[in-house]
Amino acid sequence: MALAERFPRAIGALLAVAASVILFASPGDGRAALARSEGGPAVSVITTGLTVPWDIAFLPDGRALVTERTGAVRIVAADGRLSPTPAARLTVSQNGEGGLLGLALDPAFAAGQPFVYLTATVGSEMQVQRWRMTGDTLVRDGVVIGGILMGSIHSSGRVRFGPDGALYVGTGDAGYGPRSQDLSVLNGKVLRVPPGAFRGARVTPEIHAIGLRNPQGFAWQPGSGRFFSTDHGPSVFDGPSGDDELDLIVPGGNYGWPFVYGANHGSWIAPAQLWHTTIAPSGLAFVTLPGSRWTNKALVAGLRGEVLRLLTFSGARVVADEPLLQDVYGRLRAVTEAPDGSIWVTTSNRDGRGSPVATDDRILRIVPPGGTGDPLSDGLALDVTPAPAPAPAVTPRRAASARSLLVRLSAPATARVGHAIRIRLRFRAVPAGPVALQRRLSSGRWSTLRLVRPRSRNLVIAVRPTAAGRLVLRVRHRDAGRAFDRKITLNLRP
Ligand SMILES: [Ca+2]
Repeated sequence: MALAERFPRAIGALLAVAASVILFASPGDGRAALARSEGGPAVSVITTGLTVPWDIAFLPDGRALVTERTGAVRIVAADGRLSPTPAARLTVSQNGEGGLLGLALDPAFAAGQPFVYLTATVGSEMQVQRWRMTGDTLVRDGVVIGGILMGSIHSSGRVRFGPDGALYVGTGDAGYGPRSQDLSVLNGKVLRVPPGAFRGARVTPEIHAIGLRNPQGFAWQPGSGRFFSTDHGPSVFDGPSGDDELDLIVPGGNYGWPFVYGANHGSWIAPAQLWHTTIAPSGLAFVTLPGSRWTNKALVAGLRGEVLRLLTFSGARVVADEPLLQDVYGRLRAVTEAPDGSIWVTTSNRDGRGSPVATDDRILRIVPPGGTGDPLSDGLALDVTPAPAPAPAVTPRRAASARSLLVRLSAPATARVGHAIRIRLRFRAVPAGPVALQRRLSSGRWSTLRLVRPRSRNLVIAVRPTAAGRLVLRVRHRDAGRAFDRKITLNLRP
């Protein structure tokens, strides 16, 4: 396929790295209390009277910025109170699904770069604009990306910063599928602007992934850093209605639109999850904060499906997919984890396709269910304080066949065959050796594991509790002068 030759997949492989894992007993981790409910999730309506709220981003002071598709950026307090005066009003092209769409805060917003990035349809194109926040007001600062073709449908418009500090932008096919495979246009793609470049003059973005129809939900899996995006499947005029997707986005990936849809993607990258019956997935968010049965799971907001879907992963695979709020609040658009651990979801009942009630559109606040204290069912949260990229990822997950905790240590993508990873596991017994280990690892001694295949970057250590106890798993990594250190707390039960 000529296109594949022109657009090869990124290949990692250069630097050697060293990583060590130290397991030791530790008292509590001293986290601030997060919003967690007893029993099931607790849902309340905290904001009313919005018009097609499209995206949410939380400010360092705990308030939120919310875009309205009609062109306003609103300020919402942590308790849901809506400021009467918008932070900004944009003149946008009110054309079908266009308008003011995505919103993201600069990763250095609190460190002297108080910029907000917005996607909006302006005139006959879609742009990514940069705005500077001064007090409670946004002032236009420049255009980062222009020239994204606009149609009445399939604008996409999601904008998010990845863990690598780059700006990622979703663009739709604007109603014409072949654009998704056409490298001369920016449509039907995931675009990437490298760190820092988004603060300068207008850029030509990197094309990060292609073959997407209308990708509207971006999120990165905690620990692994895997990048997932939702995508809307065909809707009658361009194929049988249905087959919405969750895609694992990799650099250079081609997701097949408009050539294929459904489960069989041939030589193109197949979805990680498929909704054969349309849900029209928009927002996507992982629950990253600890202490909930939802921790490390993902939430997908469905427009036409009028549903929030809760996805459970095992590595890159979706192993459970449960509907929440089905047909209760109507069309759901944005989903975002708040700093206090609650989940904010917006309705989209005034977008011309819903049945609004008087108080629409609304922001729902969902308090996730508290955890059981068992990492096998709760998932585990990672303390990630700005990690260098590339960095090793640690993802504990349930073993397929035995009741043991698999700790997967992912070497950076730059690790090559023969690369050695040093691991030391140390247990201060609680009360006497709370874990059993597989392989040749033993407590308190250094072991060296080597990568044997380029793609086999994952080293799996089974930690099987034989007594209850709390352990802290600590990963330290040094690479070319960069230091990396993160801890996770494990409550182990036999
Ligand atoms: Ca696809």
